[in-house]
Amino acid sequence: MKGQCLYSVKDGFAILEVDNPPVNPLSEGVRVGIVDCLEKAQADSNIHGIILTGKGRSFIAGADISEFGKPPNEEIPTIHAVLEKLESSEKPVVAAINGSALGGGLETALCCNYRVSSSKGFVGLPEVNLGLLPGAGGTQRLPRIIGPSEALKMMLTGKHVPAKKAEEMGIIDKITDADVIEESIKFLHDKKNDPLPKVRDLNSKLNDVSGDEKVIVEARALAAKIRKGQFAPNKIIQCVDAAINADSFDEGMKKEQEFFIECLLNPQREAMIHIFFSERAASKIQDVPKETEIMPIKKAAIIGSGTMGGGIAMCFANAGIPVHIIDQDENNLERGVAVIKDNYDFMMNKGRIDENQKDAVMGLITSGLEYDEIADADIVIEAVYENLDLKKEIFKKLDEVVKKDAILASNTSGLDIDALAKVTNRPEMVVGTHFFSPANIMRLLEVVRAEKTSDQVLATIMSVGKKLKKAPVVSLNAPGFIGNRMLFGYTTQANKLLLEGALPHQIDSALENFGMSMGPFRMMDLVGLDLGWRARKLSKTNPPVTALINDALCEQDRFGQKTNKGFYNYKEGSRAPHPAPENEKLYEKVSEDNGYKRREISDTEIVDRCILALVNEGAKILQEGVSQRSGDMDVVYINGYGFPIWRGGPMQYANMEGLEKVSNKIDEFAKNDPDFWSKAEIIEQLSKENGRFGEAPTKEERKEKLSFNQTSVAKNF
Ligand code: 3H9
Repeated sequence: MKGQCLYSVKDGFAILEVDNPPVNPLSEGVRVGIVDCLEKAQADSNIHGIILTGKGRSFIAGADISEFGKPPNEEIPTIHAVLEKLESSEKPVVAAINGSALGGGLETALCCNYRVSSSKGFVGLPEVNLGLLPGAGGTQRLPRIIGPSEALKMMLTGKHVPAKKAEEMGIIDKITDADVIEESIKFLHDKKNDPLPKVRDLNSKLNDVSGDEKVIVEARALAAKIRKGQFAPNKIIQCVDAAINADSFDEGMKKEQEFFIECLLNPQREAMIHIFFSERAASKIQDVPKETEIMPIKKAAIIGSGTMGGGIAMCFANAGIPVHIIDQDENNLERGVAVIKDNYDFMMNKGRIDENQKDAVMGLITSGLEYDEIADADIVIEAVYENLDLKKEIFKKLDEVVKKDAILASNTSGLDIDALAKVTNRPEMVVGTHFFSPANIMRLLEVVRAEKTSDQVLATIMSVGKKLKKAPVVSLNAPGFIGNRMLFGYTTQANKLLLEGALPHQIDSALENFGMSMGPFRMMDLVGLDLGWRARKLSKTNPPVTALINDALCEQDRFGQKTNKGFYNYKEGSRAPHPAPENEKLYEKVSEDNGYKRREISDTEIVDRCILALVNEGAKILQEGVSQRSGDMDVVYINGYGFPIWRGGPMQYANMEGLEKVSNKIDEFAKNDPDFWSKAEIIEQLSKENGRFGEAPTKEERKEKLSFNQTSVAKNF
């Protein structure tokens, strides 16, 4: 049985310490332990009160997520049974919150009579991020303590609330910098003559809003804005509605239980929990030992003060790491630093940071023109524009100037990291760090492992990525890495659908209804249609058929948002797309000139072809070992490409659809377009075995089954 609860006695108080490292979820052993310890404390007449706390860095991180979806063990008390025992204790109980009290952890604390927290503690009901609702009384107790409106905000955003704020809100009775157990004992001494308060009995904040629809209407608007397509948010709102309007606490609890089970059985729950575990798995690298020493990163440097360089510098400063930006052009540098300052001003004006925080982060960012200034950096990230020769020059220079044990990283979205490593005398210290724009906001970080990148450098970059609050995912050094290589197939299909008769707004809306945050044509308009067009002109290459419409639009100065017209029309100063019927003649002509017979295309076909293009390429990436596991690709797509989290990423989507179905659809598409739809071997194989995508084959297995080489990947790409 996982976890336990330790029992000790101090000054006549029973100390119950949840012990289930690293974050103390309420696994079976913990539940059994808490019940046993409570009974022991109740039975001992020398015990005056009970302190419930957690061992290590967490109080209780919630229910054990890995238990969801498994059949319950009838012998073990449920969380509800444990909490009932806690709440009905005849002796006073304090939750001594030593760290994170999340989900079922906060719900546990709300069943105690009092809550005392260390100043480092934090609370939250983040179940919504797992496709769930707080199902152990959270939807009924939290509104009673802080009011339905604030409770809904906490539950719909799933945000963590630091102890100080939680005290102001009334969730926590007292915070302390001293020992939280000692302080809890003192607190109980002070309260010894008071009747025992129970959150379930507090009704005034609910009565205040009874009959007023505003709270629910506002919550619905918030859910529509930040949780599009998700099932659980509406159920959370219904639970709070029940808390306000039900005849009793118990009736509200019954509703919560019903809705919790609905969430539990909804496929979104499986998809979102898959992402929770995948994000954690992604930072583990199969052949890098767990105990690999992490290098200290105390100083960072960025080469290039453009949008990417500035955004990356902000990430380091936000994580409290001093960062020095250099640029060869003084004007660029000034402009770049001014943009950073503007970004922080914007955040301050929005109330996301205060002036002190802004000064603190700006104080960590310095800049200059000379390479000598970064000689003592622990990591240098080159973030200049995509030109291999220029990057090689920079890496040569960095290798000469920067201390020998510093990591040299390139923020490239597709260039060969081995080629950069080769121009240095420290190829083992070279790695790719592909941030996504805007780098200070987007969570994805593709970490590109070159042939000689050392284990220590990789482990360090994964750890730095987490400190920068990114979701780091490792890719081998292969063209397009993971994300852009998959994207290529997706946009190719979107362009083919346009040639075959669908219109941009139909394709976009089909994919947005599927859940993508932005359809491919809106995305192309945002990025700028002229980029590819200019590159093709410069290199004098013939455009592929899928780029013909793009290029024809550019010939008419329709570059996308920057010229207020592209696949769509835009009003000056607005990013809202309006269909552009004037383009339709052009689409028809290009189709006809290239032998495409335009036809009606269903939304289902659009979604299938675009999403399965991602899946098929993802499967090839997996079988080649470019990505370590299918969950890594899901993390890439959710954090970098706007794939809906509630579908669990493209590979999980395929797993949940069933690989046999996926395989059959690809066979069907291949009848009309065999070159594009060359099916990944792994799909064929897994579909026969009723299998699912999972781990990539190991290096040794790969050698037997596939001859992985970069040129073959490049050809496919
Ligand atoms: C719930 O409570 C439902 C109830 O309302 C109703 C019930 C009836 N369970 O994140 P880390 C593992 S739903 C199992 O790297 P950090 C995690 O997988 C729950 N395992 O650490 C990882 O394992 P590994 C609501 C869990 O310091 C290890 O712990 N609660 C759980 O960066 C370390 O995790 C939440 O949603 C869990 N609940 O962050 C909170 N939590 O080492 C979820 C973590 O093998 N947890 N693990 O990879 C978190 O947000 C973060 O883990 C936390 C620590 C902030 C606590």
